[in-house]
Amino acid sequence: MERIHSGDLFQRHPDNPIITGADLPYPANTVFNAAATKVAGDTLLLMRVEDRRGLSHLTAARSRDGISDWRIDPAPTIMPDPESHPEELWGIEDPRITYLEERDEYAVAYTAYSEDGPLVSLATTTDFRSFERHGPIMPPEDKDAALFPVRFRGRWAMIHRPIISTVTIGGHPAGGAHIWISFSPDLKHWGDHRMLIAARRGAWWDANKIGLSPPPLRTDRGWLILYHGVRTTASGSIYRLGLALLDLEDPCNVIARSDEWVFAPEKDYELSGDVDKVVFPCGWVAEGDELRLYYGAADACMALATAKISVLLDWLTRHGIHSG
Ligand code: BMA
Repeated sequence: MERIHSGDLFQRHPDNPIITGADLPYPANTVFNAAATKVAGDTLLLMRVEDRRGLSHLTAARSRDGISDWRIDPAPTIMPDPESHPEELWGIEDPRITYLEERDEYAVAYTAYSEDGPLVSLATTTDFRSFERHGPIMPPEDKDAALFPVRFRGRWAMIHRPIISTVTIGGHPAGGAHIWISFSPDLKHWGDHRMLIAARRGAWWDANKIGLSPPPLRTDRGWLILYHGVRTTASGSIYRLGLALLDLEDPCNVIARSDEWVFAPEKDYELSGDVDKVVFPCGWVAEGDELRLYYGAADACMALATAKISVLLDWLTRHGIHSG
């Protein structure tokens, strides 16, 4: 088997960045952290757009090839609605889209920025033109949420990232910003909460905070997870990406987790922007073995990287830390 280095798993598209604020049909500050899916033959990005007040809304962009000729909605596709949804007072951010096979509709989990901190809200749609808002499904502080496309033993499952204040119990630090999984019979009432993947500690690249990036991707070897890890340094945070694999039947079972990061800020558009040294994907689209990863770069633009799913899985099998 060919030896592949963790830094060669994803290839950046030569036309990066693929969408910037200048491409929007209306004035805004930046566009970044888009969700991605396929709708009616198009690749659809539901982009986070930050306006010139600093508040974010979501705007859809459609493309036939998922790379170029983006058709961007002429006005915001979903605006925060603080009158009916006070939790959206300071904007809506970082969506993740999951097509729910059984309901034949798309679920959009997004961050609502409330006065009490960010929380997880849910909306559903069939066409990304009209949406049904279901309101908050996790209280603050919680973000980086995405649903699985299918039920497990009758229950929906969602990955998310609550922040739990750090305390010391028996001399050991507890709490922090880890990845959790929760279950629901109806997409409204969530419970059976468990920590799924913990942030590492000390010098690790994913030592300070971690969170799910795109929604879990079903493969024949398990649910492929891409997550961001934050390392806090003297010159600010660095957002990098790692892989994990969950058992297909029981997603609480983490089969493997990468030790090294697999993608990190390197290019100018990733190193410098509104927030430097950030790569932040919220969506990917798989076609056969080809994966297109859409990521926000430096909180300032949208970029694209590609990978082969089989290569990611082979690498993870070889280099992952196995726990299942
Ligand atoms: C995270 C999220 C992302 C953002 C990142 C870097 O906490 O808020 O939306 O891209 O910080 O600023």
